[in-house]
Amino acid sequence: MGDLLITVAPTGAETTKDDCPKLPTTLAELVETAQRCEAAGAAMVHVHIRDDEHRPTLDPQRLKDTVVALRESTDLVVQLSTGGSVRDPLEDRLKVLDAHPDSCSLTMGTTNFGDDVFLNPWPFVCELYQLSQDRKVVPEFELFDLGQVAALHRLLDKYGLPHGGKVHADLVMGVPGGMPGTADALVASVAALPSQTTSWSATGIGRSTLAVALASLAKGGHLRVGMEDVLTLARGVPVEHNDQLVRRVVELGRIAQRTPMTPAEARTLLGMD
Ligand code: KMH
Ligand code: ZN
Repeated sequence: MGDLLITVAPTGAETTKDDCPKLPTTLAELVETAQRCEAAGAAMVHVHIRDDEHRPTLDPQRLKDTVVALRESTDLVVQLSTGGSVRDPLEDRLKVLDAHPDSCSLTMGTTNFGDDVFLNPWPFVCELYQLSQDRKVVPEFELFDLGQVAALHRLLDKYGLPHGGKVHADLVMGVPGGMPGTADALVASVAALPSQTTSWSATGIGRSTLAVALASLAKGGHLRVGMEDVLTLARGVPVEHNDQLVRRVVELGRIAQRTPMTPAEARTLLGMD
């Protein structure tokens, strides 16, 4: 039985193809990445898509085609990002659910995001959450700071449990503008999670990736990794393929006596049975 959920976030919306030619931006590259990451131990894929010029897009047909292609070629839990890029309008982000993913990310508040602002006003969060309940899509609550943990309490108190009855949160740590990617911040955030939380994972952006992964394992949490979050394996050593990051945390998990979950086990964890 697996007891470690590994999510791969292979692409993101921030890195350009010119800056990182190995970033999977086409559908073929995304499918190949998803297959290799599943073979390496991932059970869920957090998906951002790109257009023909490799720019972030929320094009509805592309999103639908992506969900279908990932379902045909892998067993992974398919999670579409509703965060998109910092330039995506809120109404386009709501339409992501029209693609019928298994899961969607749902960020619990507005965050300074480097020099930009990742906008998640409270009415938008509430609308997206209720839409996920109506559409039977399981949300993953993305928490960029401690205030967003408090917002998750408010959301669950007001609107009840997600579709499927499980509450899965993901601590996104080390964004310039959010909480730091440290063991101390992870411990404080985990202590503050709502009692309804049934599972949580964590990811550390950039050089905080290893500190966050180790702290998460130490606290019994799950892991997200991928080129959305980190582009180097060590100083000056670029990631060549997302499966390197998955294999690295599988090894960390092995040392911590944790076994990667299969996608089927992940579906049970997340209330998708
Ligand atoms: N690209 C970031 C602005 C999510 O996927 O839900 C937002 C993000 C969060 O990546
Ligand atoms: Zn994302």
